[in-house]
Amino acid sequence: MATNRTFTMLKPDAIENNYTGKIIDMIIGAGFKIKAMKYTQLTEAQAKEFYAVHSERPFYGELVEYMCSGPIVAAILEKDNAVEDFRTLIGATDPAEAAAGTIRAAYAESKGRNACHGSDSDENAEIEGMFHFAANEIF
Ligand code: DAT
Ligand code: MG
Repeated sequence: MATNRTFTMLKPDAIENNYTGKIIDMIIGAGFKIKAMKYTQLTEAQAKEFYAVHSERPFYGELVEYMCSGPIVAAILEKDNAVEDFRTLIGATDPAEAAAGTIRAAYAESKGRNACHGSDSDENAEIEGMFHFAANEIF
């Protein structure tokens, strides 16, 4: 059964381009409630661990370097069918392929600098949320 939480990070390009507020507004406008939120920067070790599932992919080094290159906003979001609905809201990995009206179509620069992360399963949403937040930081 689908749980009602997902995890997101607004990536360094989104922060650098001053899209933080606009993206959070889209997230709230789409019906997600913020359960936890943090402005932070990943260490290289944290970025490596977070994206360990991609460690064999050719873009892994670039991805890790990019994700710890500047501050991010990490958040746990709640809504019915959260994981799937949030993936729909962010759009395809490559902004050139992202549907109109999605976060990545509006704000992403490229496949690598693509504005926003969204968990791809309930299991990963739980793991990723716990990676960034302690139980007493979730409201
Ligand atoms: P998503 O973020 O849509 O779930 P993913 O899990 O396949 O995409 O990849 C994780 C991130 O890695 C993605 O947001 C951006 C980066 N990435 C993926 N494919 C890439 C590629 N071909 N070149 C550069 N970066 C890539
Ligand atoms: Mg993914």
